[in-house]
Amino acid sequence: MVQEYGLFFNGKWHKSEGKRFDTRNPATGEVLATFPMATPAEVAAGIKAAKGSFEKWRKTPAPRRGELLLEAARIMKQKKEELGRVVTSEMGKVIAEGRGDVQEAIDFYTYAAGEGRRMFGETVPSELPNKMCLTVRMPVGPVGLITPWNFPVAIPGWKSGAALIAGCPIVFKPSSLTPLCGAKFVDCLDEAGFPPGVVTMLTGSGSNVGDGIVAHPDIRAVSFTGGVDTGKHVYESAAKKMIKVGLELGGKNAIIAMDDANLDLLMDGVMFGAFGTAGQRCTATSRLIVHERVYDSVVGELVERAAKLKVGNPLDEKVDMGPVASADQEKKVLEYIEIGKKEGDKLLTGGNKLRGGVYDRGFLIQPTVFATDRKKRLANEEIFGPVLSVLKAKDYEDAVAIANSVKYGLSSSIYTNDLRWAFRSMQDLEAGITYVNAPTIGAEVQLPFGGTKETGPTDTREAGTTALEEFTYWKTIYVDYSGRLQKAQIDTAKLVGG
Ligand code: UN1
Repeated sequence: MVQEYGLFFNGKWHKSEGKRFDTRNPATGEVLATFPMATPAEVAAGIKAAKGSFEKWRKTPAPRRGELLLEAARIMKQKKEELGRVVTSEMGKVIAEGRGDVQEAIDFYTYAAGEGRRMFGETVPSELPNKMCLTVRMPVGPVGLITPWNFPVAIPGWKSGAALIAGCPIVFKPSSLTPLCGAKFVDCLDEAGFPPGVVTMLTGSGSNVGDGIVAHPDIRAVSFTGGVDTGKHVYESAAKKMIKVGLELGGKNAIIAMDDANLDLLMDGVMFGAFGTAGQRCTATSRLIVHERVYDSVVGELVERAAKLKVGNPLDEKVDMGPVASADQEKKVLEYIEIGKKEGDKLLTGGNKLRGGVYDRGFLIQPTVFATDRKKRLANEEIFGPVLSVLKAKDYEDAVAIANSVKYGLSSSIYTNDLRWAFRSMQDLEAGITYVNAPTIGAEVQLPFGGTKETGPTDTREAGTTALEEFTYWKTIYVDYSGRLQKAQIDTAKLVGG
């Protein structure tokens, strides 16, 4: 029996009037569950419940809110294996990464819970006597969280952890490819005991439910992770209401391999960075920029290693790479492979959909490597799949110029043992994240996460202490306990000598 889910608001699951859609396993085609496309009235009901809970939630002391987050983390930890399997079954990343996805949410909830006992503001000296000035963080109100399918528990975890600890009720719309992960995550929050209304989950299309959430007058901030075009649309719509918006969009992340790099270490990093999650991370290594002096040996080794990766059912612990997440993803990746061939890029390995037997039911594509140059589409456009583009560079300056030549700026990396290149690259690479001697993926939750250029506006960062910025505004408070009217900027002369 395939389970039929409803919509979660006001502390329980509700039946929906909306049409239904299936969520499927991308490795086998099996239907896992069905979900509703929330109707406009249901979107409104969910947001109303969120709004109704705001006063009580914002007045709940932040350390108490933190206790609920910690309880949710404990529940997720207890269910880690089950949740990890749901991630892998619904989205297709290998099971070790499925567990990692859940761990990232556990980690962030644990981290954010502690923020409930910090959430520091400032005390600032006043220019007048017997007067005190301070700043406190204020939650903006109910917030919309629109999340992608590639980290179907981790990213809802980042966004909701920050919003909830800040005192904002959440209206969460998971990707239509991974609503089951969303529902399992929400079940953990429900079990932890968040008050009714504080957690809402609505499913459906971006153009109806997503847009409906962003445009609703009671939604006071939006956090979106996904494609650049949708991100721009969300930004515009949010601007009309003057609300805060956090956007984490595309990437075309490069590893630079200098001629002194440890090649074994480099190869391990490239395999994980390019083919982990079948290349479907915003932070995936999609370009490898190699110093010309080591180019031939790097390419030789790369082709050998990529061809050896075992592609198959991601629940099998021995499999290195699972399917891409959907038929649309598969189509897009195969189209890019054709584009590469048409533009004259050299296909070094892979390039095909896997067929025959069990492969026929899943969206499985070979790990693919192309040799290309900076003018080509494969060197510039985000593919979001297991396709790595290799480029040759003359020296450090050339490598950085290639790395910076794309419109995105999320993650970056350099492999070198030379301090000059390592330290210069930290300043020179146009990206929100730079790794030295590690691949472009693998961000940790206690540090800021985000990019520059078309990856998204630089004024917000997810994770780290910066996570609160997305969901709070600063209130400045002046307390005058002099017992008389004191005028800033005007009474200054009188102050001399007291
Ligand atoms: C993403 O790809 O959208 O850096 C998020 C990483 C992860 C998060 C990636 N921890 O690989």
